[in-house]
Amino acid sequence: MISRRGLLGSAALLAGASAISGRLQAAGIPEAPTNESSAMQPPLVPSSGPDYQPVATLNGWTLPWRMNGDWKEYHLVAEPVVREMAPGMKAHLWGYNGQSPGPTIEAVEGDKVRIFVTNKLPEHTTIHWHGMLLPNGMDGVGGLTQPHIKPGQTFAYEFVLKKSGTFMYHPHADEMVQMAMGMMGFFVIHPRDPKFMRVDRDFVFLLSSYLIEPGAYMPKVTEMTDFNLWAFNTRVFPGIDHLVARKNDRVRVRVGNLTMTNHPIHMHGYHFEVTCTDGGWVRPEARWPEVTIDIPVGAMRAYEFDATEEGDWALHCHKSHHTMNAMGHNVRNFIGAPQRDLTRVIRKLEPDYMAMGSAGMAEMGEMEMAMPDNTLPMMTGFGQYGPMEMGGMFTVVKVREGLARDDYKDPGWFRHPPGTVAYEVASAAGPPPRQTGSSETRKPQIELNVVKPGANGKGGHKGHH
Ligand SMILES: [Cu+2]
Repeated sequence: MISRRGLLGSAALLAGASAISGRLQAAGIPEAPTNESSAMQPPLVPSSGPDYQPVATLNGWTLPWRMNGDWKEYHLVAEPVVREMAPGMKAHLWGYNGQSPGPTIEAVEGDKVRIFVTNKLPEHTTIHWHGMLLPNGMDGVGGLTQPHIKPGQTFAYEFVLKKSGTFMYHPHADEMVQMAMGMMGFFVIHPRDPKFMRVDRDFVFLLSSYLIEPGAYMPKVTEMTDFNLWAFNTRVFPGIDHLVARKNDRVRVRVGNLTMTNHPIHMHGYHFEVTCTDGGWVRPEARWPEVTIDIPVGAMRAYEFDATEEGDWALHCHKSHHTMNAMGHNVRNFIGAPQRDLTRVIRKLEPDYMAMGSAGMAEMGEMEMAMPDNTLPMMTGFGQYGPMEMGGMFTVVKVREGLARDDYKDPGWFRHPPGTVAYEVASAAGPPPRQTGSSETRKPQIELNVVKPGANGKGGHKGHH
């Protein structure tokens, strides 16, 4: 899937190129590898230079490079891409080298990097290297620090990686459109000292959000707040890779936020500490324990823990709307209201009408609903005990004993030791469920809300009758 043609064998031709002060000479442009699969590619172990533990990009990959003298050369291509956000739903986006987000770039502190950027979009672009310390003219702000890269043009960015840490890349040209279309990627700089901040597993993913109307394929780029797909690496549950770790591994998770709101990322089962921000590593004496870390807009947080506890531990955004897929936001709360007659009446007007359940919405996790093509259920995914009723920014950290080092294969659901799962207590005279609300509020409502994906673009509309 990943093309490596043109990436090998070039260094020998260019012996002596290290004397070049920066301007590109006669090297030619390396071929741009491309990868359209949404399956996580194995971490790219360095074959030369300092040793490091390569990162695992959820549902993604690391961009191969070539050496040209002592320059590491990469080639990014900005282009339209098709991204499967979860099985059953594809988004037509813009990205890099076949995917959104673009491939992760990995390098080592002190490296000299040359990054070619070819523009195959219908409009101009640039790349800003978010958080990176570099010469001003390499900062990638169109109009301010460089001319825009016009369609068909290729530009080269050259800089020395001064500090290790976690950075991002994204356009600084028609940003509102280009980031809403999915243009972003991770840039990880490993420490030159292989022992510094070493971990056994190192996961990376970017937070992104889209408004793609049910049945549609392209995001609405002018939306500011009311997105309906909240994604890790442009994937939504149940399409997001699980984070597989071997028991007792030291695990790092790096999360970057290029959406327009904050995301409190919560992980079950562990207390962890933030060890890195976009500004660099956090000193041990400055860290504190957490179970949820807020990832501000335009920021990255990396946290670490020792994977001592086996299990299937949920990892998700704690804004509960962000663990849902496309849904209507105008749904009235009908909990406690008998609806059988109401539904029959409304279905004469709206054959696809689906009421919010009178006991809540959980039944939607199991229901087969009529939906437009290319639309995901709002609450979905099954675990070993039933429907999970999730979507969006939700995945699972799977910690298992006895995995091989660097084995990221899905080990299946956790086999709980006997006697360690919550269980039903036999009770002959259990209390009946309590009804919410008074009889007053349980009268049939006059104003009805029809939950019909695609009816007006936000998945619902009001009907009065
Ligand atoms: Cu969120």
